[in-house]
Amino acid sequence: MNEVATTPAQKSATTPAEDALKEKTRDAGAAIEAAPRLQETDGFHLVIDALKLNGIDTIFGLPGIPITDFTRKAQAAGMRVISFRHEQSAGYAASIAGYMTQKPGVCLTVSAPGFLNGLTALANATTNCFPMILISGSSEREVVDLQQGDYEELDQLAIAKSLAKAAFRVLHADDIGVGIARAIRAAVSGRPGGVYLDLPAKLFPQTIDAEAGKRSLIKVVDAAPRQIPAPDAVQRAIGLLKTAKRPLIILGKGAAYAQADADIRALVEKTGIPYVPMSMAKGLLPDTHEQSAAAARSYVLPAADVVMLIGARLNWLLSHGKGKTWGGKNAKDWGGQKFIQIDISPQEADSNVRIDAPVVGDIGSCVSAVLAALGPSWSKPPADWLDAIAERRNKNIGKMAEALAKNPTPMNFHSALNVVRDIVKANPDAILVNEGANALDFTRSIVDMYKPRKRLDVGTWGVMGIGMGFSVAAAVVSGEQVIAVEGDSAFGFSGMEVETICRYNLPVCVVIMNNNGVYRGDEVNPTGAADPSPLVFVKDARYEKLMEAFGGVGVKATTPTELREALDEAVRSRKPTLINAVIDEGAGTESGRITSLNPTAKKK
Ligand code: OXT
Ligand code: ADP
Ligand code: MG
Repeated sequence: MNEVATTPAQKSATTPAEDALKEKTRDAGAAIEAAPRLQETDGFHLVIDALKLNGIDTIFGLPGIPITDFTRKAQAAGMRVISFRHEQSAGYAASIAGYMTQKPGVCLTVSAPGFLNGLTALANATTNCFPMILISGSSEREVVDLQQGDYEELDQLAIAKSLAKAAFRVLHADDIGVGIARAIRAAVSGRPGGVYLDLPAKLFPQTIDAEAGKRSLIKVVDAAPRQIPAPDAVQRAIGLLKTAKRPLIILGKGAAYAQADADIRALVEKTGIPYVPMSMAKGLLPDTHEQSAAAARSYVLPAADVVMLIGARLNWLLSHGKGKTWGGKNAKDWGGQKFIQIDISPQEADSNVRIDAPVVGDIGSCVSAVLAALGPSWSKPPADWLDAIAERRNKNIGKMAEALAKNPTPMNFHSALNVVRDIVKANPDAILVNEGANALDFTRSIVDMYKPRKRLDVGTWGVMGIGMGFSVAAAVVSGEQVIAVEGDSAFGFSGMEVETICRYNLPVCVVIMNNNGVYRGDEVNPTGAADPSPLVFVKDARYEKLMEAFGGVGVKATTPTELREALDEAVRSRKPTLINAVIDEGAGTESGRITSLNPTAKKK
């Protein structure tokens, strides 16, 4: 299309208001590109307006071409823009913000490498059912599609499709409202997950009429509609539960996500059924609850006859519902349990073993329907089942108490985590972030949680690297104190984000369980050559100095007393703190509690 020629007179034909604005901008010496004319808006502003219209007020990201100006403009428009040192941390932050708030967490990256750095977090969000939107700038479509070698060229949409719950691209400014609305709905409706939104560089400065732009935005109505379970499915589940002699409830992170805390507690207490919380469901009911069978896990799974899963999948973390964990003779053998599964995904049932009573719907609606259908005179489970569990549980708790009471030199996981256990008990609103192998597994069983959604960890993938991203988001979203218990290897994946923690002055205390390596620090190179074993790190590493380098507090703790003092002070002061807790380098085991999953070569 031919451009309409303009005469010099036409060029200067501006309104007095526009002239005044231009003058003001010049006066301020602003070196930014001319603002869109008063009656126009552009892609930058439409994306920001669309997010804000939908209650999204925080962006986790990392600036660069083509989204640098977007981050400035978002901040200028009153959004919280948390800028990270690596996109993967920004992505993990967005995903856990989504889990904590039920609103999609937004991660913003540059094209190709930035996008790929964020993609791991997006895939992890989808795997864990966390609602998240990864927004990445992308390069010239026509150049990318012809593979002509553009700056940061990559067909991002095609790559994201296989790892995201949904993936969209917006090419025109007047489609931004629809693009954001679709991304929000896809992230939070049904089973939540990660959504990719591709925004090419050319979209951001595209201008359209401001009124038309405003009209094109969509405020999403009922983004995650309730899904009411079918009454006959509820009756089937109740019927099965009534036949149980040894019933068990398993609470998963879907139950924690659903924020149906009061009804879930009422269901557990009204039925009197013992329950086991999956890792991130710890605290949904206080871990000290008398019906918790967590400390008798290896007894209750094989012994139960009817198991009600609430927001937990029968994946590897539950040994696929079969095999020795469930009383089967071998890995493929079913233990004979009957399962009720409450889940929003109709496809989840029968994924590993037969589900006798699937109840499909959102957990809030399902749990309240089951509660209502229990009737007024529900009998508690048989006493012999409850007594047997209590016996196992008390025995394990007794053994744990003995281990916690010891004070070896150097510290071991028990003596160090005993301190964390006390501090979390005294500060139940604090959020515990946790990653590592032994550092993860010991923390899970030693540190009791008292409130829902306070424990954030490696989740379904057992992924290392979530630590600092989760910590930043948890502090930003909740304002609460965060305590991050980190294996020394785990910390290394996102350690540079301590600068982010200091920059935003967040109440995060990182506690590194420093045993000099992956699983333990005492391995040697069998050849006797100078290279160290692949599993060990520099000995006596001073991780606390990393925090000091950015103005935070760093402490090296070699005894439980030193650790307690430092952790107490961190919680009191809310200053960014890193405690380097020096642990016996021989204290851990290979892969922590999942040694059996680790193939090893047969010894000759
Ligand atoms: O019933 P029994 O007798 O069996 O006892 C159980 C409970 O009843 C009891 N218990 C209690 N007793 C008393 N009181 C209380 N309150 C109580 N509560 C429980 O305790 C036991 C254990 O209970 P639990 O935990 O409930 O039961 P169990 O059988 O363990 O449960 C099974 C599982 C599978 C549900 C559970 O084990 C679990 O959730 N596991 C998660 C494991 C996981 O995800 N691990 C992380 C991955 S490991 C590995 O992959 C690592 N890598 C590789 C890597 C990864 N992951 N990612 C990336 C991006 N790259 C590479 C690496 C590099 S870990 C790792 C770093 C490791 O080094 P670090 O330095 O970071 O860490 P350290 O090991 O510390 O050195
Ligand atoms: P865990 O690792 O704690 O066992 P999983 O991640 O395996 O938990 O399972 C979570 C389950 O919860 C998923 O199957 C998911 O579909 C389901 N879920 C997530 N949110 C909801 C919800 N609001 N209502 C019902 N089910 C949900
Ligand atoms: Mg370690």
